[in-house]
Amino acid sequence: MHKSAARTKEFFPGIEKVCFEGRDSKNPLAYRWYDENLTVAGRTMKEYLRFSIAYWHSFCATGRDPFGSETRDLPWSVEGDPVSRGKTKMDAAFEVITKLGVPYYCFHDFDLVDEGSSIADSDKRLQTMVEYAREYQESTGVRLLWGTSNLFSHKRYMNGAATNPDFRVLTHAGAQVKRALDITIALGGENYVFWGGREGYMTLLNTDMKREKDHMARFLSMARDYGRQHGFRGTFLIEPKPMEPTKHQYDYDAETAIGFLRHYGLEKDFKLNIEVNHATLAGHTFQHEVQCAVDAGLFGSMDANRGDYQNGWDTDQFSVNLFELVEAMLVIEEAGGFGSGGVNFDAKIRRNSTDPADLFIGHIAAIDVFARALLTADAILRESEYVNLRHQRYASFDKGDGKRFEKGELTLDDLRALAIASGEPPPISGKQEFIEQMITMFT
Ligand code: XLS
Ligand code: NI
Ligand code: NI
Repeated sequence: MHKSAARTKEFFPGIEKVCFEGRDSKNPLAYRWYDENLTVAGRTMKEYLRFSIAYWHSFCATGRDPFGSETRDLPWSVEGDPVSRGKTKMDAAFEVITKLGVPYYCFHDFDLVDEGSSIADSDKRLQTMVEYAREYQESTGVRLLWGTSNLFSHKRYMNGAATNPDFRVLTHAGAQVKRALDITIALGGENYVFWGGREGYMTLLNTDMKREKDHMARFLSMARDYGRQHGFRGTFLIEPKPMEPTKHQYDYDAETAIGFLRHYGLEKDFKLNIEVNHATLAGHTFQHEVQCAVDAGLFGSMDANRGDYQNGWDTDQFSVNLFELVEAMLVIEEAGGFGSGGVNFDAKIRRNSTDPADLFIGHIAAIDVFARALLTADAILRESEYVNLRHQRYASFDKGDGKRFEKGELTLDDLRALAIASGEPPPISGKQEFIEQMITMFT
């Protein structure tokens, strides 16, 4: 139990620590696939998947939407001054995180406590919350996967933060990131995320896009320099998203963010945090986005959720799509895992999910699907022809003229001569159905 501020109230009294009961269990409050001590691909599942709970969706969201007010009655949302409310919320957060047995959490600065009336006031509030969080981390062993700052909710950021056309707003964003980096360092955060929610435009008619992107790069470089000078050795992460709340966001998708990072020389310190629903909003599969990041050597971490495939916004539902996750885990396992990143549940229960257990079941179901996806991907990689089939498709480049082409030893004239010499090539099957069948066979 927590040292200086023993939790006085249990917020989920009927719910015990969630345990692994095996795949025959029908208990919705138990793990059926996630056996944290089981070794897969050289690590325990716990070490491999590095699950994390998102503070904002789980402990701050009230069910409000543009059409209606709160539906969720948050028992930790009590009367009182902001700091004591923040502490009560953190009591609830650590109850949930430890009952789920998840090793990490993530937050935005002002998820922990409401923003103050001045920078100094916010500094003070957050300072107290950081001390409180540090004690919880020490007593529970839960760690901070990443820190971040909310540069999108306050009205001053309506035209952007680092890309705001008003320099005064940019200075406030700077103050906030400096403080959020200090907090991340103080709590041993392993990564620091930039999701550029309002770093984009609503209309190009009033926007100097080139200048805004230059500003964003300058701002990120300053954050990198500050972090490195103050002992942050973790990874900075860009979280691509194509739109929402802006019409167009500059970190549109993985390839765009990779190009941006390389153009501005930031690729040594920054990697990508890929979110499932952001991938689908960009018109890509999640697997595609992960593969792009892996190929660039810039896969950093994952925000786990899913979209509604019939509409066009970030619904942040809990992941239950096994096929989609097996496709992604194949890429991630081949790439060697998550490194300093992890699987952060950037997901929320539905507005009409109002039972206390719903929050637990959302996480448990998603954790199990990830565990199952990891086991499936691992079996496919170890026991099937999957990797070999892909290598074989390119076998003609492994020797002879194909190899010379790859080395840059051929000209366009050479290609013409070789085409004439080899004649019309016979068709070679891509075997898509066979490979898709493999996924269903191994799950
Ligand atoms: C919103 C983003 C956000 C980031 C953190 O769409 O996913 O939740 O992960 O700022
Ligand atoms: Ni996210
Ligand atoms: Ni999102």
